[in-house]
Amino acid sequence: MAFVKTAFADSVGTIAFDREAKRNALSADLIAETMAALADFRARGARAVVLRSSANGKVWSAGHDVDELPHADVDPLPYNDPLEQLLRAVKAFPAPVIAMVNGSVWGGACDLVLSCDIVYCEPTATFAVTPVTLGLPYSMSGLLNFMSRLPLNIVKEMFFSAEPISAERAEFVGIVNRVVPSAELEEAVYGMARTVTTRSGAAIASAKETLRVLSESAPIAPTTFEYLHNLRREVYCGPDYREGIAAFLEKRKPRF
Ligand code: YXS
Repeated sequence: MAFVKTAFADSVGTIAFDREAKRNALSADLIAETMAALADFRARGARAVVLRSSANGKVWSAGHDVDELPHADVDPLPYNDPLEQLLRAVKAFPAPVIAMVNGSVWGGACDLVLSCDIVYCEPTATFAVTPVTLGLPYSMSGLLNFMSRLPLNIVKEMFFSAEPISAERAEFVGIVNRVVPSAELEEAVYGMARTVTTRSGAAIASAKETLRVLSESAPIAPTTFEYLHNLRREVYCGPDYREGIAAFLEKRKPRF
């Protein structure tokens, strides 16, 4: 594989992003390799999966690959977007997916971390949700994912400011389960993975799927869905999204 490294030992699968040149930006190719690894681990009966970066560098993942986002007038996060597919695959995987975070996490990669079941990070990790820097209307499922994990005022602070949240604050508000010193992070993560493999995989899979269904059950009327979709459409067809993408590609700050 060109963009991820994988390993499988003692019923624990490991997927390590390996696209340092683009700060592990989640491109369709990298996501396809990650999905293939998840399918392989599922076939091999993995009892836990660790999602990490291969380089213990400054950036865990820079989020959605902006070069693969539409430039204007098209929904940037449709249901079949590769990143949306990956988020659903992680949530549906029949065993715990444990995020091992070192470095900074950006945009859709934050949604990926929050789609994992357990999150460990080292003290210098940060978490930023950045659609408003691109003028991008985030997906309803993504906003619901954050809402199901964090207090609404924290979700709003993250989405409205796009400012990184420190590891210490991320633990306090509930983005991460534990902050662990860098030298101990790997042992803490794989220690949890080993513990999980000694428990009933069937009971865990049933509990995980039940929690997924219940946490995503936000019954809304079709007209309400259409209203919310139109809110997003007005943004991705508007001037801010066009300016946000152009600014990123031209490596300049956007003027909203
Ligand atoms: O110029 P080259 O070819 O070397 O490429 C540069 C960057 O363009 C590239 N790169 C990315 N390419 C595509 N998509 C990305 N998200 C992305 N991020 C970075 O990687 C090469 C090195 O980047 P550089 O020089 O900036 O590295 P750095 O170490 O100085 O800074 C690392 C970051 C992550 C702080 C910086 O690259 C950065 O701020 N990246 C953008 C983070 C971000 O805004 N991500 C959100 C993407 S959009 C998304 O996830 C959702 C759709 S949403 O918007 O809803 O959140």
